[in-house]
Amino acid sequence: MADYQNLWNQVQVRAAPDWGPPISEQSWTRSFPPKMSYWLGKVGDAQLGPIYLGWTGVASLIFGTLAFNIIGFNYLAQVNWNAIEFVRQLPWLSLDPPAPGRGMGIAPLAEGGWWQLAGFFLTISVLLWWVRLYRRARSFGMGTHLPWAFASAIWLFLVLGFFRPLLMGSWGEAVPFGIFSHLDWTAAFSIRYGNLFYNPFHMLSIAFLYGSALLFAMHGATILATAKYGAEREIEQITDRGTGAERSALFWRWTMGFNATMESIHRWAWWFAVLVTLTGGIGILLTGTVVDNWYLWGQRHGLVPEYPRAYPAVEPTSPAELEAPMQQAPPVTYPGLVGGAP
Ligand code: 07D
Ligand code: 07D
Repeated sequence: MADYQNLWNQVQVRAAPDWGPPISEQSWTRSFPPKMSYWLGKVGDAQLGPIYLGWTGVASLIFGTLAFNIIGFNYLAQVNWNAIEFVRQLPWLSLDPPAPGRGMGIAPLAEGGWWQLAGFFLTISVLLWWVRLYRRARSFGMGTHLPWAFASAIWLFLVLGFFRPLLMGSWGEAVPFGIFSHLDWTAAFSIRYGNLFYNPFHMLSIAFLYGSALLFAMHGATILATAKYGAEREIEQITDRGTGAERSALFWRWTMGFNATMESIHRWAWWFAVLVTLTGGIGILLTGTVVDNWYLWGQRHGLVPEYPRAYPAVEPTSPAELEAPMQQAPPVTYPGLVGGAP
């Protein structure tokens, strides 16, 4: 009896690997002859390969490898070419952009030039990969949703490493290439510009990030829960009653009053994901260019709550105070308490 098989007990077909439809004479050839893998079959399709690299794919990999090697060899130089120290210290190693005072010029290699070169190659690599996605999507007669979603991520990437440094007039503003150093950059950025939490575009970006996780979980769970009715074969299910598709729609309508459709859920997912980096990039671009301190901006726009002055804090709350010389905080008076502080 042919029971429905789900992901975890899927029957793995073993036949001659599928090369896909023929491609035109002018096209690049598909490389890496396909193989079957039992363990890949556990988490997806058992067939590995072929891959269509194309010249944009090859060029992207070449530039990506160049960037990766420049970063790697700089790390190696920093640990005196010691392979063990390289591995041990990897998360702390960093290739930094030119120093803040240097402006937008080309720096000597050891003073940020390697960073510029790696960044240039990485950017070319990422852009070529975008072209590759776009061309593959078109050649399959697909929509171009995927490259446009990737473009949104590239937008944030370019804002962080190129557009914002350009507007600020200094490469020193850009993100270093390093695992922990890029986290330090992120924290320092937030502090320097008065707490990124008060940047409304950071708020939007977070809402879409969390929303993406929620939507992804809801959608994944819904489809898995109705997979036993074949709901993952979405399109065939739309017109019939009692299908997995109808059950999943009714589930949401009856639990929260509204249900997405088999198509619209994917539009929700696409927009939520795309808006994370789209709004994020706007937020970063505004920081230091239009708004210098998000906390003060928040105060001016009624975003920052009035905290009671419980402790003698010397927190700068206005531009004047920021510039004023540090002085002894005034004594705190506690209303309702006789004799001052307890
Ligand atoms: C799971 C898809 C696979 C991708 C992976 C990442 C590299 C880097 C190169 C050491 C979800 C591959 C990593 C190629 C190796 C060198 C030179 C995607 C998946 C597995 N970050 N970030 C990470 C990048 C920024 C932030 C991890 C890149 C901004 C915070 C990884 C960029 C800010 C945290 C990483 C970038 C920021 C991380 C895991 C580019 C604000 C973490 C990423 C090109 C947005 C987390 C130690 C992941 C961590 C983390 C890569 C930019 C903040 C190393 C390539 C400047 C707060 N970031 N990041 O799984 O563990 O993504 O850090 O813009 O906590 Mg980051
Ligand atoms: C980085 C897009 C570019 C990546 C590309 C990939 C390769 C590798 C290799 C596959 C990730 C290229 C890939 C080259 C290929 C292989 C092997 C996407 C990227 C093109 N924040 N924060 C965000 C939260 C705080 C700060 C976004 C939360 C603090 C800064 C996100 C919190 C401070 C920036 C977000 C929190 C701070 C951000 C990132 C909580 C630090 C940004 C979205 C709960 C003390 C970025 C507007 C994303 C941004 C950003 C979340 C706190 C700083 C929503 C949940 C207050 C400087 N933060 N954050 O998708 O856009 O990134 O801000 O505390 O720049 Mg934040």
